[in-house]
Amino acid sequence: MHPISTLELAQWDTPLESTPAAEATLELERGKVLFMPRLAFALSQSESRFLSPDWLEGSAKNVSFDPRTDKIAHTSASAGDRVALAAMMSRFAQQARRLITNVCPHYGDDLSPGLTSFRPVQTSGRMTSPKKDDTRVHIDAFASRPNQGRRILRVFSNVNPRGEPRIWEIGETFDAMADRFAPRIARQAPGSAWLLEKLHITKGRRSAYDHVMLRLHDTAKLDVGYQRATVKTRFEFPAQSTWMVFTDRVMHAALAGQFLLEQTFYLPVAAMLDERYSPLRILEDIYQRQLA
Ligand SMILES: O=C(O)CCC(=O)C(=O)O
Ligand SMILES: [Fe+2]
Repeated sequence: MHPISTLELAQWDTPLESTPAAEATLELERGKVLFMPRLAFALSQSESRFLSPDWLEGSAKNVSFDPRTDKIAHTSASAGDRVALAAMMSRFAQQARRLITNVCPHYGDDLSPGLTSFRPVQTSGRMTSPKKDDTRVHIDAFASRPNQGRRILRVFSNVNPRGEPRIWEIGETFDAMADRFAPRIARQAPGSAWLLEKLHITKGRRSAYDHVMLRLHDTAKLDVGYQRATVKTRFEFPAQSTWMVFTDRVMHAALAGQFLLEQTFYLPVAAMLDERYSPLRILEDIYQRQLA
């Protein structure tokens, strides 16, 4: 099965008919990347000044924006620039929301927005720790934001002004990856979730599910032999294209590319068309116990 499914959508605002919408939603849930080659996020003439790593603060790799509070962070921009950059990211957050509402109408209000991110640095050749190295295939799991089984659905737009693609690799299926690594994962130490929350290392309680997902993320990234040998499909997302994917299920790596906007959404497992495809239910099947 090829991991990419193409949707010929050219507008952020056009609802799909109910049958193609349900089909697209199921493809996403089953682990495909939904690629919209004709859907571009347009920057205004004056916004194109933001296409530079200079707007990052310190060693941050992305500017972040919270659509619930309109707060922008990790940027060197001040005064009017800061307001304009926040407005651009806010518009992306809103369009991403409309896109999901149109492609996955079934999710409705169960979908809640997470952070918006703007990534103006070149992905290849960045020095990071192995665990933070997104050029290694992985599923997403957030160390400081436990999600207790909720799905992570993300919308990405390549806004590169020089026509450069964002190059990804898609790895093996979640089921295969989990069968391989889950048996090696030690149980969460008793009291550790309580302590992490108490020390404000996590925002909320790290569930058994979060523990396993983090360990799967780390174990896959740190296994050099696995990274070398695992079957990957390389895909280039062209400039001015958009894609969406459940990144907690699809093994992915970002090899190269510069200038990306990304919006994260969270979805309760119960809101899915078929929750058997959730990492939560797949892992509960493997471990034969409740994880969240
Ligand atoms: O920056 C990208 O293209 C994707 C990086 C990644 O792995 C992620 O955002 O989860
Ligand atoms: Fe990722």
